[in-house]
Amino acid sequence: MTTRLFGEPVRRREDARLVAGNGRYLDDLGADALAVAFVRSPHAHARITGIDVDDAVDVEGLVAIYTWEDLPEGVREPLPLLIPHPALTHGRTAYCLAKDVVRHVGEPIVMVVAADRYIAEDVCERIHVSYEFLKPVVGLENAVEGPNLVHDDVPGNVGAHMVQEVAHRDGRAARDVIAAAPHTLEFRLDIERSACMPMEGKGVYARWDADDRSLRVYSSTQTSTSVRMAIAAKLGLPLPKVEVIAPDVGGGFGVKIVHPWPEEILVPWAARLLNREVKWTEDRREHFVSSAHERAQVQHVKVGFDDEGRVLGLDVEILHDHGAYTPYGIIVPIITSTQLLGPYKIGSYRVEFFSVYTNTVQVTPYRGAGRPQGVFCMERTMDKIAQYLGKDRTDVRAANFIQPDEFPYDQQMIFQDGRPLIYDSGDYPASLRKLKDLIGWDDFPAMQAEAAAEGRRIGIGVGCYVEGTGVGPYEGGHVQVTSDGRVHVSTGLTSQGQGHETVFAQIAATELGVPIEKVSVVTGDTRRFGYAVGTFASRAAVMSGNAIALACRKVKEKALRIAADALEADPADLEITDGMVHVVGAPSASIPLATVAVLSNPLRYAFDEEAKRATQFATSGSMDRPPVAEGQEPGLEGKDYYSPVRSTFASGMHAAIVETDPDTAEIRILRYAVVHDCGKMINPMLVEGQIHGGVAQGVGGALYEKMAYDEYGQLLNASFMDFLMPYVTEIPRIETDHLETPSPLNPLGIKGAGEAGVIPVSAVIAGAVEDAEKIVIDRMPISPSDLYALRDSSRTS
Ligand code: MCN
Repeated sequence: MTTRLFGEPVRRREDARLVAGNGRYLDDLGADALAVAFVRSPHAHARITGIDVDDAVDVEGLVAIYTWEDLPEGVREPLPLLIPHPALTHGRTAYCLAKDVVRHVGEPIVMVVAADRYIAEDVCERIHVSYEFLKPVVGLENAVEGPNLVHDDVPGNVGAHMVQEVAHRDGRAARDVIAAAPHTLEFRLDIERSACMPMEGKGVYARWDADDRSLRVYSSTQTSTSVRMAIAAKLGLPLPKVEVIAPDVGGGFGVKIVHPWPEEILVPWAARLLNREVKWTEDRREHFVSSAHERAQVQHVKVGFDDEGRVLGLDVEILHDHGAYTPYGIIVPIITSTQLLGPYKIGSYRVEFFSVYTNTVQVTPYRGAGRPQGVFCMERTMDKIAQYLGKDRTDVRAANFIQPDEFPYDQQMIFQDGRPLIYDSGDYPASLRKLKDLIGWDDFPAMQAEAAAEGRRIGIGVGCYVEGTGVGPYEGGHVQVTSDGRVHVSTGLTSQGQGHETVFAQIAATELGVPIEKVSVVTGDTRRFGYAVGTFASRAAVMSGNAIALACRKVKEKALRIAADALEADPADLEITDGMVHVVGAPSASIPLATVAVLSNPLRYAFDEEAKRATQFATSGSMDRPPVAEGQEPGLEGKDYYSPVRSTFASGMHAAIVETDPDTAEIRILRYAVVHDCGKMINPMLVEGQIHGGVAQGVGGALYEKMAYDEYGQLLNASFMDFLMPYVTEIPRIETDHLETPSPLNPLGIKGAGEAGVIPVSAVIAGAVEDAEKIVIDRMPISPSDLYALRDSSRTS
């Protein structure tokens, strides 16, 4: 049947428009708007002692210069702390424009509005800010050792300290279990700071309607409804007077969930004040130094295990670099702490983290959000146990797996959403079997020996993960069938390239029994849908997918009722196929869904062709205006919300074969295999695309990408000339297989997939390089020069 599209590899509907250059991104809008540029701090830590604009004020085309002093009351306050937590005793957020102290290179100090961006940038160069230099805090060890402070009132630079502990079932604490375990290991693992690099940076464009006293704001955001709430609150406007629209968004990867960015408040504020259209688009350097970074973590591990490699006790101490501010609270180290357990039954567990301020760009979630660090920690632990016991690395993992008959499995911890960490479903042994077959795990030792005989070094690595997806609290869907038979779907969360236009249409087409060509989808537009949370944490498919399905079911129920009247049938005997409502088994007894839409509205317009036909079909005359039945509403539309009891847990396993060059230490990925389980797949082709993109980002994190700060807090590689991202030539073909263990928690049985690809890559590559080189790899990313140095030090040690 053409309308059963859930689960089919439907091609992405949005691509033809985007690839042909017909996308409408932020900078495609507001061609006549005034342009904004910012004077940003060149210093990592300094007190502002003066701002001199005398040289700038005469520049032709300059419209306005604003500093913190010029801002109105609400906008003068520090930006909101989005996710407070009791353990975050010293949360700190930035001002829209720096008030007195700058705490990282790139912090905005002065906003310039001018006729165009060239003029705005010229004006910025003529503004002279004077500073009293303060000692910068750079690097985790420096932060905790002191004596310099990022925030005067945060002792030891520690913003948060948290311990979670799961005792052994005999009541012993993890540290006691480890002390008494047959075998113990202790080591340190580092992951360097990195950042996502969406093709399109952030951007905001605002228009003030002085007559209506309302704002329309376009933002390249992952969370349009929250940006709207923030603007309304900060500018003192009623919510209905603010519209926020996310146009096409060229990637987000987490950085566009932070809300509001200073620019998202400042640009609308200036538009209202000046009564002019105002726009700011981030340039690449701004993205490097004034948006957000992630990863940046040091992890000390102690593990106790038995002869089979079963983990009896695990003790992890995490030092998390938060950068200068904590707008997103401590969500990243909390995710690391809880998701680190992966698919394993760990006998007892203690995790402690310190979240520390440094004079660097703030750290907020980036695709995977804390999980790559956690998985690096756990999977390196599994590898080390296997090596210590002389066992196969997959056998050690299998010995620790939660078994398929143990779901729901309670990890006895509190998850990031404040709810119990309970895995809903999965089949980890089956995933591992599939993965081993896919990569040819058991044949590898022979291959490796053969390669060695030719003087080549190859190695294999494996990594497993579990990912909490589809966090609440809610998402909604609205569905309307119009008299031309078209179905209009809207949901409040936004899209950044995930293919929502396709998958949400698949869901609506399947639920309503209409051809997908008849379905249109709108996301991220508060005019169409006002209440939403946003796109992050791999939640859109679960949250909006289910909400849209529920809304469709409401519409279908109404449609069948109306059609049953018209066909003099029982609604229970009707179904909808290809846009026709018909009696099951008797397709000739049918009416089009379009006609049902007309019948749903007593006001049938004479200029609507379908209405004319429907009126003749179903009533005695065109003047007929039946009353709306009690409890009913006119129109064939419905809205519903989906709000889960708790998150659903996707999982996956990756393996890679790498080759390292004996002379140059170049690392090449020869093969990369993924087995992934995101429950019921709406669109397997899109899921694979998501995984491929994620793996590519993971390869970047494993081998190339890091933020190179010097001791003064200057980011030395803040451009694509110096920050190394992999090209397609560095990304191997990714072989993918799936497993579908449906989630019992939501009507469609879906789990999320958007971050999965990136999560275990560093762990997998580290294991593979270690296997090729027989050198311990405990820090990522690893470049050829790092590997070269490691070879040197292992020769001398
Ligand atoms: N999907 C599916 N079946 C499932 C699960 C997902 O067909 N069982 C499809 C979805 O319908 C959707 C895609 O896979 O088209 C991802 O779905 P989901 O896992 O719900 O993730 P989100 O849509 O919520 O996207 C967020 C996620 C995150 S957190 C980051 S970061 C990320 C990512 O998606 N950023 C991206 N993928 C990205 N892809 C692009 N192109 N650009 C980004 O910025």
